Amino acid sequence: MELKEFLKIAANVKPDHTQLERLRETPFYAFVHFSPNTYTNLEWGDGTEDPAIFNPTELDCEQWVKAVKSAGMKGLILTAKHHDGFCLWQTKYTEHSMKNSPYKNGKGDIVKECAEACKKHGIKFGFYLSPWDRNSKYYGTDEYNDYYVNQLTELLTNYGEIFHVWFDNACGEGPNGKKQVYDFDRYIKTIRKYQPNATFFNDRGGMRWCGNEAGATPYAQWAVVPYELCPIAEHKTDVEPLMQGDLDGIFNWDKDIGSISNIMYSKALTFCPAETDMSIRPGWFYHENEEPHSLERLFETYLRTVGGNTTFNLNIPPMKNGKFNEKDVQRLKELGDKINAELGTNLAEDAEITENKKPDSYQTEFIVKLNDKCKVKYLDIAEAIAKGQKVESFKVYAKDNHNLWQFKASETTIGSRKIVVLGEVTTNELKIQITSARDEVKLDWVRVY
Ligand code: FUL
Repeated sequence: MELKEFLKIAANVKPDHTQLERLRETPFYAFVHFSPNTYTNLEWGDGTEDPAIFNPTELDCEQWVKAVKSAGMKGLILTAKHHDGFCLWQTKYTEHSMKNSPYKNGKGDIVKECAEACKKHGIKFGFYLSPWDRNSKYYGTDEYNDYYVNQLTELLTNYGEIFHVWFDNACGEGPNGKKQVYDFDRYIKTIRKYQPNATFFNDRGGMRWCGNEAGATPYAQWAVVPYELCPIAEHKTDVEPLMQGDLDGIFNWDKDIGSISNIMYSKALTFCPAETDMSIRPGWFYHENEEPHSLERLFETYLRTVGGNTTFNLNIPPMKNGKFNEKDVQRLKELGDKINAELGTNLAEDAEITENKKPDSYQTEFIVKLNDKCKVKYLDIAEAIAKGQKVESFKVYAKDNHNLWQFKASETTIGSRKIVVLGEVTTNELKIQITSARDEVKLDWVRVY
């Protein structure tokens, strides 16, 4: 296959409607890690914890949801079950659950309370259901997949609309010393059956892992990646590999996974955007001795993730009493205020945008004429991602007082959204020069703040 033909196919691998919705409508959402670990001060429980220790005497899911909303997040994912196997809802399938917690005398259902609070305040609800279960007696046998699907079905059918299901790929030993072979195919079919609009996260598919748990992002964030490395993704586009070789030693979280040098060995490509996750504090669960990260770090992560063709899943851990710590509540509010202050006013609202295409090439440039001379800090551009990801690289220039173009930034791909930090530039005209693309470039928006 010729390079040109190969790249054109890659450029036209498209998101499905769930991925498109996630990237465009709900790219910023919250994780809430809550389990017996909150009471044992651990990050991983071993499944032997007594359910009686789980007692959030002042549980306030509305407080969580209001705090999450104040940061500008649009969804919330609760750990319905973490690796310790303890279930935060009234499941029929195990006693290791709220049934044996003193909370509401064993009648409590935190999934329900949380889903209702989300609904009340217009936040989408999702859940984490750990496939690794260190408590279940079925774990490590075929019956476990039935157990897991039964629990998944309860969560997908009893709590209203679900926007995102988080499958951890962690696969350690269960109580009988065995590891489980997860039937992801069946899990995903179950999601599709009951919640066809939900996305799912797994290391290797749906929304894929970004490779770290600290909010780091690679310099080129491609959503079109080798299917071989993301086999949990549902759709693939077959290609004839450009080069002989294999993908050994190449991982789906590599910093340039979608670049030509990686995808050229692939026999099939898939659309599989990364989700970037991190916790507001060092741990996923609440630990008294930890403090929330700085506003600067969170805002900078927001710019690189939501503004870098990934989603941003930010965890906030409730305390033993079932509330978020006030310091976290405050930090979330500061983050929302900062996002609004920095990115809230589009100076290019009525700008005139013209395109100068190079003949016989996908290279092109967009000239953005602002109404007035302004102090510009950020450029926000979006490819028409519903039709695929095309831009390989681009440069940004601003006109100075002498009417000369001054170079401001050199970037790689764009994808669903790219926020370029320009520093402080006083100008009335910007140029976005697409220096390399895989197919004809179409932008959904150009915004300037
Ligand atoms: C990991 C888990 O092992 C951690 O405990 C946490 O839930 C994180 C989000 O995913 O794989």
